[in-house]
Amino acid sequence: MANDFKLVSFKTCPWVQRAAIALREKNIDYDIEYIDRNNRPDWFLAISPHSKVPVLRVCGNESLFESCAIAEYLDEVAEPQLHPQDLIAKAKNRAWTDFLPGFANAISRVAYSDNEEALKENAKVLPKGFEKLEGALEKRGNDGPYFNGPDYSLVDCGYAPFLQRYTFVDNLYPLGVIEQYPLLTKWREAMMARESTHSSTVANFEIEWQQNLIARGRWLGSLVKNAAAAE
Ligand SMILES: N[C@@H](CCC(=O)N[C@@H](CS)C(=O)NCC(=O)O)C(=O)O
Repeated sequence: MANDFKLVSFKTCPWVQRAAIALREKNIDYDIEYIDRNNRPDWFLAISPHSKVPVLRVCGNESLFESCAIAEYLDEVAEPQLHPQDLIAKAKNRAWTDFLPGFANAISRVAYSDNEEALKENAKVLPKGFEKLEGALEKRGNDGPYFNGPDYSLVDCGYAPFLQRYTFVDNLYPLGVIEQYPLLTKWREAMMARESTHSSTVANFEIEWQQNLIARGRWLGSLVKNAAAAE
């Protein structure tokens, strides 16, 4: 029998992964359908106002879009609640969630650089966002390991896919940037250790992500071992 929830996705989309992490954290069974980014089917274009993934199909007849709205919706319909109870803390969490697209963009630009020089140039932007997050983690006033402390939250759901991709970039081309931010480094480690970060993607995800770089002709892809054989 089909599940009540179905995600429509591309194989390596971090925004879909955010929604999938929220589903995993809430132990909700869901189906996932992968569509071709370069050949999006008409039924998908009819339910996705911006032609983007994720779309979450709910009970077969509703379609939700935008990963943040999907995560918020899931937090309202299913336990455990991932937003903090305290309303001030919740507003601050939402504010740091609003910071995510800029942070994500900085990491994606590094990953998708056309050559080494461009990568080094793009990496110069990273400290700006990292410093701000380090400051937020400092203000938290506890040892973590998650954004708010011991309790995993929707902020973690949002940042996990990008801290994971930063790690994948670092594995191919050590940037030496995040190490300058000890709390952010610890947060990244906690995200990489969390089961939902990994169960929310296809298996062997790092390899899938690398293949995507190669398929898109990005310079980092040329550093993948046996990249030539994979092309
Ligand atoms: N703000 C959106 C971003 C979603 C997004 O950019 N998805 C990408 C795939 S990772 C996409 O569908 N891109 C297709 C396009 O831009 O045409 C969200 O959070 O859901």
